[in-house]
Amino acid sequence: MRLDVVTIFPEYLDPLNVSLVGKARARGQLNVHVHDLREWTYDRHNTVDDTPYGGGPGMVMKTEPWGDALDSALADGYETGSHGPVLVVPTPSGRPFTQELAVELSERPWLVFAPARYEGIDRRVIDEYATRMPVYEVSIGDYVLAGGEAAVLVVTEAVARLLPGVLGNAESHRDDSFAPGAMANLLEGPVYTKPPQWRGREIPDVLVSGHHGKIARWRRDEALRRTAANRPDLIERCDASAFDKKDREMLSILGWQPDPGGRFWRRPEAVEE
Ligand code: 6GU
Repeated sequence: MRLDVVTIFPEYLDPLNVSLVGKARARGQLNVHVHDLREWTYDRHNTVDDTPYGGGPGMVMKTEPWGDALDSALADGYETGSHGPVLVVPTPSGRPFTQELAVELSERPWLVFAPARYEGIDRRVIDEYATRMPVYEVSIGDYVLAGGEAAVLVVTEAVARLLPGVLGNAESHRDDSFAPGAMANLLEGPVYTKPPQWRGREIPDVLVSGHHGKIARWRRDEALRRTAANRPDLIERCDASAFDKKDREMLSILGWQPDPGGRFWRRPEAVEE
Protein backbone atom coordinates (compact mmCIF):
# COMPACT_ATOMS: atom_id res chain seq x y z
CA MET A 1 0.00 0.00 0.00
CA ARG A 2 1.18 3.52 -0.83
CA LEU A 3 0.45 6.42 1.56
CA ASP A 4 0.95 10.10 0.77
CA VAL A 5 0.50 12.83 3.40
CA VAL A 6 0.52 16.53 2.49
CA THR A 7 1.00 18.72 5.57
CA ILE A 8 2.51 21.96 6.85
CA PHE A 9 4.04 19.91 9.73
CA PRO A 10 5.94 17.00 8.13
CA GLU A 11 7.70 16.26 11.46
CA TYR A 12 4.28 15.61 13.03
CA LEU A 13 4.25 12.39 10.96
CA ASP A 14 7.59 11.13 12.36
CA PRO A 15 5.75 8.49 14.45
CA LEU A 16 5.06 6.69 11.15
CA ASN A 17 8.66 5.42 11.53
CA VAL A 18 7.90 3.70 14.85
CA SER A 19 6.29 0.46 16.01
CA LEU A 20 3.90 -1.49 13.79
CA VAL A 21 3.64 1.13 11.03
CA GLY A 22 7.43 1.73 11.08
CA LYS A 23 8.08 -2.02 10.79
CA ALA A 24 5.57 -2.39 7.96
CA ARG A 25 7.45 0.42 6.19
CA ALA A 26 10.84 -1.16 6.81
CA ARG A 27 9.53 -4.48 5.40
CA GLY A 28 8.26 -2.72 2.27
CA GLN A 29 4.57 -3.43 3.01
CA LEU A 30 3.87 0.29 3.31
CA ASN A 31 5.36 2.92 1.02
CA VAL A 32 4.99 6.29 2.82
CA HIS A 33 5.61 9.73 1.30
CA VAL A 34 5.26 12.86 3.46
CA HIS A 35 5.14 16.17 1.55
CA ASP A 36 5.57 19.69 2.90
CA LEU A 37 2.64 21.79 1.65
CA ARG A 38 4.80 24.93 1.83
CA GLU A 39 6.89 23.62 -1.08
CA TRP A 40 3.91 24.60 -3.23
CA THR A 41 3.80 28.24 -2.14
CA TYR A 42 5.34 30.94 -4.29
CA ASP A 43 5.39 34.05 -2.09
CA ARG A 44 8.10 35.21 0.31
CA HIS A 45 6.10 34.19 3.39
CA ASN A 46 5.08 30.73 2.11
CA THR A 47 1.44 31.60 2.69
CA VAL A 48 -0.95 28.63 2.88
CA ASP A 49 -4.02 30.38 4.34
CA ASP A 50 -6.19 33.46 3.90
CA THR A 51 -9.29 35.07 5.40
CA PRO A 52 -12.67 33.41 4.76
CA TYR A 53 -15.05 34.77 2.14
CA GLY A 54 -18.21 35.88 3.94
CA GLY A 55 -16.25 36.85 7.02
CA GLY A 56 -15.99 35.07 10.34
CA PRO A 57 -13.18 33.89 12.59
CA GLY A 58 -10.08 31.95 11.62
CA MET A 59 -8.33 31.30 8.35
CA VAL A 60 -8.99 29.01 5.40
CA MET A 61 -6.33 26.99 3.58
CA LYS A 62 -5.77 28.25 0.04
CA THR A 63 -6.61 26.34 -3.15
CA GLU A 64 -3.36 26.69 -5.13
CA PRO A 65 -0.85 25.09 -2.70
CA TRP A 66 -3.21 22.16 -2.08
CA GLY A 67 -3.96 21.68 -5.77
CA ASP A 68 -0.30 21.76 -6.80
CA ALA A 69 0.84 19.57 -3.88
CA LEU A 70 -1.84 16.93 -4.51
CA ASP A 71 -1.18 16.94 -8.28
CA SER A 72 2.52 16.42 -7.59
CA ALA A 73 1.97 13.57 -5.09
CA LEU A 74 -0.47 11.90 -7.49
CA ALA A 75 1.87 12.29 -10.48
CA ASP A 76 4.76 10.81 -8.50
CA GLY A 77 2.62 7.85 -7.43
CA TYR A 78 1.39 7.13 -10.95
CA GLU A 79 4.97 7.32 -12.29
CA THR A 80 6.03 4.66 -9.81
CA GLY A 81 3.15 2.38 -10.82
CA SER A 82 0.56 3.11 -8.12
CA HIS A 83 -3.11 3.15 -9.11
CA GLY A 84 -6.55 3.62 -7.59
CA PRO A 85 -5.86 6.49 -5.17
CA VAL A 86 -8.44 7.67 -2.64
CA LEU A 87 -8.27 11.03 -0.91
CA VAL A 88 -8.74 10.97 2.88
CA VAL A 89 -9.55 14.38 4.41
CA PRO A 90 -9.56 14.36 8.22
CA THR A 91 -12.07 16.88 9.55
CA PRO A 92 -14.36 17.12 12.58
CA SER A 93 -17.22 17.57 10.04
CA GLY A 94 -16.49 14.20 8.41
CA ARG A 95 -18.23 10.88 8.80
CA PRO A 96 -17.20 8.82 11.82
CA PHE A 97 -14.04 6.79 11.28
CA THR A 98 -15.02 3.24 12.26
CA GLN A 99 -13.46 -0.22 12.10
CA GLU A 100 -15.68 -0.86 9.06
CA LEU A 101 -14.14 2.14 7.29
CA ALA A 102 -10.65 1.01 8.36
CA VAL A 103 -11.32 -2.35 6.66
CA GLU A 104 -12.58 -0.58 3.51
CA LEU A 105 -9.50 1.67 3.34
CA SER A 106 -7.17 -1.29 3.99
CA GLU A 107 -8.46 -2.81 0.75
CA ARG A 108 -7.33 0.20 -1.33
CA PRO A 109 -3.83 0.28 -2.85
CA TRP A 110 -3.18 3.99 -2.28
CA LEU A 111 -4.32 6.51 0.34
CA VAL A 112 -3.61 10.24 -0.03
CA PHE A 113 -4.15 12.23 3.17
CA ALA A 114 -4.94 15.96 3.23
CA PRO A 115 -4.89 17.02 6.90
CA ALA A 116 -5.86 20.68 7.38
CA ARG A 117 -4.97 23.24 10.04
CA TYR A 118 -7.02 26.39 10.68
CA GLU A 119 -10.72 26.31 9.76
CA GLY A 120 -10.22 23.85 6.91
CA ILE A 121 -9.41 23.73 3.19
CA ASP A 122 -11.19 25.81 0.52
CA ARG A 123 -14.10 23.57 -0.52
CA ARG A 124 -13.20 23.76 -4.21
CA VAL A 125 -10.15 21.58 -3.58
CA ILE A 126 -12.25 18.70 -2.22
CA ASP A 127 -14.86 19.15 -4.98
CA GLU A 128 -12.12 19.11 -7.65
CA TYR A 129 -10.47 15.87 -6.48
CA ALA A 130 -13.88 14.23 -5.92
CA THR A 131 -14.29 14.29 -9.72
CA ARG A 132 -11.10 12.22 -10.04
CA MET A 133 -11.18 9.76 -7.14
CA PRO A 134 -13.20 8.66 -4.10
CA VAL A 135 -12.95 11.20 -1.28
CA TYR A 136 -13.46 10.20 2.36
CA GLU A 137 -13.96 13.05 4.82
CA VAL A 138 -13.53 11.41 8.22
CA SER A 139 -13.74 12.45 11.87
CA ILE A 140 -12.04 10.41 14.59
CA GLY A 141 -14.42 11.46 17.36
CA ASP A 142 -16.63 14.10 18.88
CA TYR A 143 -14.00 16.62 19.93
CA VAL A 144 -12.00 19.22 18.02
CA LEU A 145 -8.27 18.89 17.31
CA ALA A 146 -6.06 21.77 16.18
CA GLY A 147 -5.34 19.93 12.93
CA GLY A 148 -5.82 16.67 11.08
CA GLU A 149 -2.27 15.28 11.48
CA ALA A 150 -3.04 13.31 14.66
CA ALA A 151 -6.06 11.84 12.83
CA VAL A 152 -3.76 10.72 9.98
CA LEU A 153 -1.70 8.79 12.55
CA VAL A 154 -4.87 7.23 13.98
CA VAL A 155 -6.29 6.19 10.60
CA THR A 156 -2.91 4.91 9.39
CA GLU A 157 -2.40 2.71 12.45
CA ALA A 158 -5.95 1.31 12.27
CA VAL A 159 -5.51 0.53 8.55
CA ALA A 160 -1.90 -0.74 8.65
CA ARG A 161 -2.58 -3.42 11.26
CA LEU A 162 -5.21 -4.90 8.91
CA LEU A 163 -2.82 -5.31 5.96
CA PRO A 164 -1.96 -8.93 5.15
CA GLY A 165 1.22 -9.95 6.98
CA VAL A 166 1.53 -6.81 9.12
CA LEU A 167 0.20 -8.23 12.40
CA GLY A 168 1.71 -11.64 11.66
CA ASN A 169 -1.41 -13.56 12.63
CA ALA A 170 -4.52 -13.21 10.47
CA GLU A 171 -6.63 -14.44 13.41
CA SER A 172 -5.45 -11.49 15.51
CA HIS A 173 -8.17 -9.12 14.44
CA ARG A 174 -11.04 -11.59 14.25
CA ASP A 175 -11.88 -10.77 17.89
CA ASP A 176 -11.31 -7.00 17.68
CA SER A 177 -13.96 -5.16 19.67
CA PHE A 178 -15.39 -3.60 16.54
CA ALA A 179 -14.63 -6.35 14.01
CA PRO A 180 -17.42 -6.40 11.40
CA GLY A 181 -19.69 -9.43 11.56
CA ALA A 182 -18.88 -10.33 15.15
CA MET A 183 -21.77 -12.02 16.98
CA ALA A 184 -22.42 -8.84 18.90
CA ASN A 185 -19.99 -5.94 18.89
CA LEU A 186 -18.91 -6.03 22.52
CA LEU A 187 -15.91 -4.42 24.15
CA GLU A 188 -13.18 -6.82 25.21
CA GLY A 189 -12.98 -7.72 28.87
CA PRO A 190 -9.95 -7.67 31.21
CA VAL A 191 -6.78 -9.69 30.55
CA TYR A 192 -4.10 -11.09 32.91
CA THR A 193 -0.60 -12.56 32.73
CA LYS A 194 2.12 -13.81 35.09
CA PRO A 195 2.77 -13.57 38.01
CA PRO A 196 -0.32 -15.19 39.52
CA GLN A 197 -0.11 -12.91 42.58
CA TRP A 198 0.86 -9.24 42.60
CA ARG A 199 0.57 -6.91 45.59
CA GLY A 200 -1.89 -9.31 47.15
CA ARG A 201 -4.05 -9.40 44.02
CA GLU A 202 -4.96 -12.73 42.46
CA ILE A 203 -6.20 -13.60 39.02
CA PRO A 204 -9.70 -15.04 38.46
CA ASP A 205 -9.59 -18.81 39.27
CA VAL A 206 -11.52 -19.73 36.12
CA LEU A 207 -8.58 -18.64 33.92
CA VAL A 208 -6.35 -21.42 35.37
CA SER A 209 -9.15 -24.02 35.51
CA GLY A 210 -8.21 -25.43 32.09
CA HIS A 211 -11.93 -25.52 31.32
CA HIS A 212 -12.16 -23.85 27.90
CA GLY A 213 -15.96 -23.63 27.89
CA LYS A 214 -16.03 -21.92 31.28
CA ILE A 215 -13.23 -19.55 30.28
CA ALA A 216 -15.06 -18.54 27.10
CA ARG A 217 -18.27 -17.95 29.09
CA TRP A 218 -16.46 -15.90 31.74
CA ARG A 219 -14.83 -13.74 29.04
CA ARG A 220 -18.18 -13.18 27.38
CA ASP A 221 -19.79 -12.17 30.69
CA GLU A 222 -16.96 -9.71 31.40
CA ALA A 223 -17.34 -8.30 27.87
CA LEU A 224 -21.06 -7.79 28.50
CA ARG A 225 -20.32 -6.16 31.86
CA ARG A 226 -17.81 -3.71 30.36
CA THR A 227 -19.95 -2.92 27.35
CA ALA A 228 -23.01 -2.26 29.55
CA ALA A 229 -20.93 0.10 31.71
CA ASN A 230 -18.91 1.95 29.03
CA ARG A 231 -20.89 1.65 25.79
CA PRO A 232 -24.57 0.88 26.49
CA ASP A 233 -25.33 2.18 22.98
CA LEU A 234 -23.59 -0.94 21.55
CA ILE A 235 -26.00 -3.21 23.42
CA GLU A 236 -29.05 -1.13 22.49
CA ARG A 237 -28.00 -1.32 18.82
CA CYS A 238 -27.78 -5.14 18.83
CA ASP A 239 -30.58 -7.32 17.57
CA ALA A 240 -31.74 -9.47 20.50
CA SER A 241 -30.84 -12.58 18.42
CA ALA A 242 -27.17 -11.63 18.95
CA PHE A 243 -27.52 -12.82 22.57
CA ASP A 244 -27.70 -16.46 23.68
CA LYS A 245 -29.43 -17.76 26.82
CA LYS A 246 -26.39 -17.15 29.06
CA ASP A 247 -25.94 -13.64 27.60
CA ARG A 248 -29.55 -12.88 28.51
CA GLU A 249 -29.02 -14.12 32.06
CA MET A 250 -26.01 -11.82 32.39
CA LEU A 251 -27.83 -8.88 30.83
CA SER A 252 -30.73 -9.45 33.22
CA ILE A 253 -28.32 -9.36 36.21
CA LEU A 254 -26.99 -6.05 34.81
CA GLY A 255 -30.52 -4.64 34.67
CA TRP A 256 -31.29 -5.12 30.96
CA GLN A 257 -34.44 -6.63 29.47
CA PRO A 258 -35.68 -7.45 25.97
CA ASP A 259 -38.43 -5.33 24.46
CA PRO A 260 -41.03 -6.64 21.95
CA GLY A 261 -39.19 -4.81 19.14
CA GLY A 262 -36.22 -7.19 19.47
CA ARG A 263 -33.76 -4.91 21.30
CA PHE A 264 -32.48 -4.76 24.85
CA TRP A 265 -32.90 -1.72 27.06
CA ARG A 266 -31.88 -0.99 30.63
CA ARG A 267 -34.08 0.16 33.46
CA PRO A 268 -32.87 3.69 34.24
CA GLU A 269 -32.42 2.83 37.95
CA ALA A 270 -30.07 -0.08 37.04
CA VAL A 271 -27.34 2.22 35.72
CA GLU A 272 -24.32 1.82 38.02
CA GLU A 273 -21.58 4.39 38.14
CL1 6GU B 1 -10.16 14.28 11.69
N1 6GU B 1 -9.65 16.72 12.60
C1 6GU B 1 -9.78 17.68 13.52
N2 6GU B 1 -9.14 18.84 13.33
N3 6GU B 1 -10.48 17.54 14.63
C2 6GU B 1 -11.09 16.37 14.80
C3 6GU B 1 -11.01 15.33 13.89
C4 6GU B 1 -10.26 15.54 12.79
N4 6GU B 1 -11.72 14.29 14.35
C5 6GU B 1 -12.23 14.70 15.49
N5 6GU B 1 -11.87 15.95 15.77
